[in-house]
Amino acid sequence: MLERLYRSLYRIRRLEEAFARVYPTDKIKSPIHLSIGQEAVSVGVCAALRLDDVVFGTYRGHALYLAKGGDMKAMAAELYGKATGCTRGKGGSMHLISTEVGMMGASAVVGTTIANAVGYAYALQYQGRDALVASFFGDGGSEEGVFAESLNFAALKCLPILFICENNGYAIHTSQERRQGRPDICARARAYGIPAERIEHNDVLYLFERTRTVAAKIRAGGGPHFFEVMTYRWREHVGPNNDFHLGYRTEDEATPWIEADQVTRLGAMLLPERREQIQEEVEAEVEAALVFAEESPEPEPAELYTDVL
Ligand SMILES: Cc1ncc(C[n+]2csc(CCOP(=O)(O)OP(=O)(O)O)c2C)c(N)n1
Ligand SMILES: [Mg+2]
Repeated sequence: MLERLYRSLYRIRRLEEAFARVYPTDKIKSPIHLSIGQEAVSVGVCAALRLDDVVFGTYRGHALYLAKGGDMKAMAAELYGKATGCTRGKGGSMHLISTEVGMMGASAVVGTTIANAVGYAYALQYQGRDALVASFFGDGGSEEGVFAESLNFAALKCLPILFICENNGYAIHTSQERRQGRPDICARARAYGIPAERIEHNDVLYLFERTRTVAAKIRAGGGPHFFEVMTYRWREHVGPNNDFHLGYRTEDEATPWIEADQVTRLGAMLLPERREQIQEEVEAEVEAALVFAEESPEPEPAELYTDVL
């Protein structure tokens, strides 16, 4: 399991670092919201899910798509706007999807997929299946009205859903303290009768273990559960760069998160030769994904009129 978690973390980190390098060339045709620093949330949770469990995410969805098993080449091609992309080049980085592996979609509109996830959980319950839904959203997403409506309905119907609030402390450049009268997201989940817990330091091993336990309860009909996972976005809100010069946050604030980096932590737990082998394999995979994206054809002009609502 350690190797599996490390590979998953390292793939996301290295692919996003590669995107950050390529971005200034304008080959990537969509805005990118990097998850660098936050990978462990998706990796820890998804490692404890089954293939037939499904996830819904946000525009900051690279980590979730890969952690749930989405194809790296189709993802890279999607960012390049190519016909071989996972939405045939129409969705870009913010709308990754791979229904075959249960990555049911993401949206640029904050909060929207929380309701989609609850609807899917309702369908699972109606069909009597024992799969579950994991709904990922940000601390800002918890301020949307749809968050309240969705949690209420999930609690009322005792739906098989795990809510995961990735609390990175900011919505764009505004800190949680400057946005919320009572900055306690778990308290709001509990108000609907949903058991909620705050998980500090996006510890990937803890997240994996905890999700395993909670998923078993949800499958047994225990109803919804809520994680608020404390995490930190290392790069700017959107784009490949750092943004400490903007002044809304400090490098000192980031330092403990960078020192507790889960990619480095998990890597240090492996034998050096195994770590290096995984790293080599991932570097080759990332390189191949970028070549695939680059060499893939553009969509045909007629595609402008298909699958567009
Ligand atoms: C409904 C809606 N309102 C506002 C925006 C503009 N917007 C884009 S990202 C974002 C911040 C969301 O923060 P959070 O949910 O914490 O996610 P993070 O970017 O930190 O991962 C906002 C306000 C939007 N896309 N959709
Ligand atoms: Mg946030």
